[in-house]
Amino acid sequence: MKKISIIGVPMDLGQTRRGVDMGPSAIRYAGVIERLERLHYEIEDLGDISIGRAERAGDPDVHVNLRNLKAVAEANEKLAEVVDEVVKKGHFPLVLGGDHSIAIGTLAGVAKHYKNLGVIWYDAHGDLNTAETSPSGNIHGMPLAASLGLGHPALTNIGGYSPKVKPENIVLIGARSLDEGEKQLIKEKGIKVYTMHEIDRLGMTKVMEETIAYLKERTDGVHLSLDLDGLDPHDAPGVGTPVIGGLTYRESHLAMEMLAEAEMITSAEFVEVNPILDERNKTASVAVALMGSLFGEKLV
Ligand code: 4U7
Ligand code: MN
Ligand code: MN
Ligand code: MN
Repeated sequence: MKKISIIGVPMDLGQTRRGVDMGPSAIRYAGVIERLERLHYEIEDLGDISIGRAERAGDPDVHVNLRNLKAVAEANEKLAEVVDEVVKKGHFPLVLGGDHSIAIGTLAGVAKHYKNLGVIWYDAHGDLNTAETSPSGNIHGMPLAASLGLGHPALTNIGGYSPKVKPENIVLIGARSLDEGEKQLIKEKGIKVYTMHEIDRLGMTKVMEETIAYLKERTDGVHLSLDLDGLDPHDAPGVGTPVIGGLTYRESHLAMEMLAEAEMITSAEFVEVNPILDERNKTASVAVALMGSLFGEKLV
C-alpha cells in the first residue's frame, strides 16, 4: 500500500484573517495520523514548511494588489520542492493548510510528474483571479489562475516551469461565489464547473460520476484541492471566507468515497481551516473525516 507523507503549511499571508496558520495543528490535533493509520497506511509526518513574515509599508518588494507576494512565493517554492521529493520517492503527498495560496506550491511539486494532471477544485470560489481582476489583492483567491500560467511570474513560475495544468483538465465543484473576471475566464478557457445549481439539479452522485469519467478519459493523475469553504458554513464554520448555500458534510463525504472507489486521486490538500473562527475544532474534524473517506474508510 502507498505511503502517505503529510506536509503542514501554516500559511496565512494569502489573505487577511488571523488564525488560518494554525490549520495544520488543528488538523493534526483532530487525529489525522491515527485516522489514516487505522486504515493501515504508513504515515510520515514531514512537519511544517516555514513561512516568512508579512510585508510592511515601505518594504521594497510590495506589489499592487498582490498582498505579501514575496513571502507567499518563497513559501510556495519550498513547498514545491518538498512535494516533488515526496512524489519522487513514490509516496502520496497530503498537504495541510493554511490558506489556499499554497496550492500553487503543491501543484508545482506534483504537476511535473504527469503529462496531463487533472485537478478537482472543491471550493465555494474559483480562485481564478489575477492582480488585474482580484477585488481583494489576496493571493488565496489566485492559485488556480497561477497554476494555469496566469498572473505574476513570481507565482506562475514556481518550480521553474509554467503552466502546471491545462484548463480542460480542471473540474470545479461547489462554486457559488465567482467574481466577474473569473466567470469570463471560465467561459474563455472552457473550464468544467459544477456550481451549486448543477449540484442541486443533478445530485452529488451524478456530479461525481461525470467528474470521474471526464478526468479518467483525459488525465494520468488527479490532484484534489479541497477548500473547506466548499462545504456549507453550518458544517464547516472555521473558514475565513464562508459562503452560505454550500455542500453538506454528507455530500462531501459521498464525493470522497466515490473518489476512493475510483482510485484516481494521486495527491491532495485540505486548506483554509481556521481554528480561531471554528467551533470546538469542528472544521478540522470534518477535514479529517473527509480524509478518512478519501483514503478508503468504510462503515462495515
Ligand atoms: B479561497 C475572492 F473577492 N474571490 O479573490 C477574492 F470574493 O481560497 C475570494 O477560495 C477568494 O478561500 C477566496 O478575494 C479564496 C473575493
Ligand atoms: Mn474558497
Ligand atoms: Mn479556495
Ligand atoms: Mn477562504
